[in-house]
Amino acid sequence: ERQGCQIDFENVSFAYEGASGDPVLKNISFTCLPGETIGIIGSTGSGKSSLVSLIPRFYDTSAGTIRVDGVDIGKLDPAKLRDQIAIVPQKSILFSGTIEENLRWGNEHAALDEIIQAAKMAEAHGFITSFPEGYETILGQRGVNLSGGQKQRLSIARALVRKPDVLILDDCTSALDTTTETNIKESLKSFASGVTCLLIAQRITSVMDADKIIVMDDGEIVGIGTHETLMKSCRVYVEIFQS
Ligand code: DGT
Repeated sequence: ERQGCQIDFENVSFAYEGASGDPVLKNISFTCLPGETIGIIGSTGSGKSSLVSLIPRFYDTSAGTIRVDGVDIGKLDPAKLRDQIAIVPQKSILFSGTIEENLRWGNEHAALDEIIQAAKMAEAHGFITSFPEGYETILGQRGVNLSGGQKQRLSIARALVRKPDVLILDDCTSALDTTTETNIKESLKSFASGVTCLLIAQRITSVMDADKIIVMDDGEIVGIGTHETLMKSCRVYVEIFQS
């Protein structure tokens, strides 16, 4: 059973190297307990992707500390850190090759039944097996063309094959209908009961049932809480809800 990791941000600020003006993230502090699901919402450019990209150390903080299970990530072995954390990016990155090869990427030793289990959880098994070649279907230039939502589901499945302690979904359910999205979240809950999950979304409905929701505005956290709390206390959240 997965334990999930605790993640702490303490007064984290971040600016991209060479960029002028205000930092992209300003004084970010929050705690994500092991096994919690945290939603992250906010207008475009508010810093959501930048925030999660600091956790596997794609970039280093300019100030402040990030801890995974109490340890400063600057002191952790980067390879081990990246092995624990799976990020599903906004834009799916699939290559020319079979579906199975694409799902196994990053976890070359996975058995086929683990791949199938991950695909089932990501609501991808159905459309995969509807292709005559199934998991051997070739993607890309000389293969089948997938819809945006199908690509998103393969990207999520690929992350699940790795059985991460921390799963970060960066706005990668935007092309899915809400039923498919809900089904994926339900299977994540059962399989991944121990997995810590950060979920960036555009729609409030995507994060409404998270343990807590972080509301970002212009590089700052302007609210943290449950949907009910934020509806009462966070102007930016209510504006997103009404838009
Ligand atoms: P989204 O994805 O449109 O919903 O926006 P967020 O909330 O994910 O924002 P984010 O973190 O992508 O961008 C925050 C700010 O940082 C925004 O002004 C653009 C800037 N930025 C993002 N990526 C880079 C980068 O690779 N280099 C530089 N110099 N700036 C970046």
